[in-house]
Amino acid sequence: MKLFNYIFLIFPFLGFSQELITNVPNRVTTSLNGEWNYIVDQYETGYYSFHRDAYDQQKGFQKSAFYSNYHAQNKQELVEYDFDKSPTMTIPGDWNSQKENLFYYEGNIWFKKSFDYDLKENKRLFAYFGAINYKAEVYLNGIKLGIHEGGFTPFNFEVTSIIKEKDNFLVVKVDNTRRKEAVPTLNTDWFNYGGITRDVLLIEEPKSFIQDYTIQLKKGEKNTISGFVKINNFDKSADFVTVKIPELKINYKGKIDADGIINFEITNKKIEYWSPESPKLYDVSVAYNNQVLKENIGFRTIETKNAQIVLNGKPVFLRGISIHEENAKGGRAYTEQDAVRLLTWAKELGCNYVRLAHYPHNENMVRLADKIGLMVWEEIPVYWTVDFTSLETYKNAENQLVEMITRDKNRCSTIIWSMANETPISDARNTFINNLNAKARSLDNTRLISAALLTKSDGLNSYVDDAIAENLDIVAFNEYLGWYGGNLDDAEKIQWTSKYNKPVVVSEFGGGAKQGLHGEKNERWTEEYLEYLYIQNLKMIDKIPNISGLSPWILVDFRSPRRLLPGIQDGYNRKGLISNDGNKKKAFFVLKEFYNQKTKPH
Ligand code: GCB
Repeated sequence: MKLFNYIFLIFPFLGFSQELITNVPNRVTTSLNGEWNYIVDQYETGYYSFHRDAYDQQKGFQKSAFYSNYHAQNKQELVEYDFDKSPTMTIPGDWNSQKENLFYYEGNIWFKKSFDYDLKENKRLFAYFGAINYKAEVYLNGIKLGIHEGGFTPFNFEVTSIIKEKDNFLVVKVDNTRRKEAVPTLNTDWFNYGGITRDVLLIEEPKSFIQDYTIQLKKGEKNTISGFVKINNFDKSADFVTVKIPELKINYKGKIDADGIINFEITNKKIEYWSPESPKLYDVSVAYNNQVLKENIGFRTIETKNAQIVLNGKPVFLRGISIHEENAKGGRAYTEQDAVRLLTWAKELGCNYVRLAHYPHNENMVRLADKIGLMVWEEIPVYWTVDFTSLETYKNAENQLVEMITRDKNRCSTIIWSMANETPISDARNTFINNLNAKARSLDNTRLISAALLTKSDGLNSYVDDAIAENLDIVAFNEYLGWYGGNLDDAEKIQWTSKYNKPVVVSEFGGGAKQGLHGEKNERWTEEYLEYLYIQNLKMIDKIPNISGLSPWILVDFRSPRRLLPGIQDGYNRKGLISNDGNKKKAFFVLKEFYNQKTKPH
């Protein structure tokens, strides 16, 4: 079939965008993963006419004079394009690591998948995308479902009225062009992997169904589970929801409000709390009408008290590591095995906590953290210099925040939502982040809010002085003593002070070393340099007032176009404790030993 046929069938944008369906791994789904045809479209020829009019954005498109005249006068069918004769690539998967000739490609690629689907009369169907980097425009059978912006969060569109029994064609235009106003912006220190990078699924649901719910311990309570259940297309003839946790003998039944939502509280004194040492999860089921949705959920409290982080009533020290979502071959990670590979290393290091930087990772990661016992910091890509003055940028960042929280709010492992990383202080930036902070709290008052801040130094005195810290629960900062300045031999002389009576977390420190390169401890890029850098930084960090945890930078070397040094970096940021091919550097064992000793909080 020709690209022409796909795009000229398109109606004007119909506003199909839907609220997010959650707990997708436990729903009735059909996978559209596998081989998809693709067309690299550098000039967006399938999207714009020769005078750069977008084909699918004409008002009243089908009837417009422009549309009919266009054919009559121009006869510009895109005869050069043919999806079915185009090459294929595996979805999910970024294009850069799959196709050698697309390694550096940033731009537009069209993807197409054909499939049959037998949808029964009383059912509804949704097309679900785990993540597409960066901007996705989605069409089914020539009808535009909608647009999604943001490369790391899920979205879905209803397709009930469009789906056919045979020969459906799902077409997605993916654009990973970096833009100043985007989130993230033009400049980052990670690779801009483009493509359909997470699962594509069809979710089948009854006419009226459970769309979303929260089931977590109520803020400040250890014996009360609270939350809501939200019904999509609420059917008043069946107005009860049940929440069951058999092991706790919980069998709650409640009446749904007229708007399709029920808020509930369930008291139970026998709850065994989730913790990294004992990652207890309960079988939970939520039922409505004839639908039963199951999930494993853990319960724990998380709060701050006297400048400490307190888990289940006890102070806890976050023995962490930062992680980028990259796989063994140098591509965007997405499988369960990828998650196992990364989090097993974190466990081996003695971690009870991971910082999933700098964007929401695959849902597998957080579900696995629940299961094996790792506390998690989740983050949105409000990184460095996003355009803090732009309302469009703010709305985009907020949308990504909402999608992250909506997806992961039942994961007990997630204890921190982070709003930003190393953002330069200004009034516009302060307002931007304070607004994100307020939004996060309005959606979830149970977790802690933080952001990775920058530090200031005055001789050997170091400190954070940042207005947004007043509104954060944890003052987190990145420091690079011995790499981006400072003398490692001064480590123990440096005095950290804090004007905030809050827990402090060092969200990053580190340096580069090429695994296998040996030398003296003062020789940059050697394993010995990094080893010494860790020894000295850990001595310093241990003495920071209110220090409550750390997540050094970073578990594994990762690709970054900013890292250009031949023979050493070769396109990789070398601050990993482990090389990209899986070999541990000496510094890994320094941190492991530190964590071994660090069984108690300060
Ligand atoms: C940072 C950034 C991180 C970079 C790192 C580095 O402060 O937060 O994204 O990769 O430094 O290696 O410079």
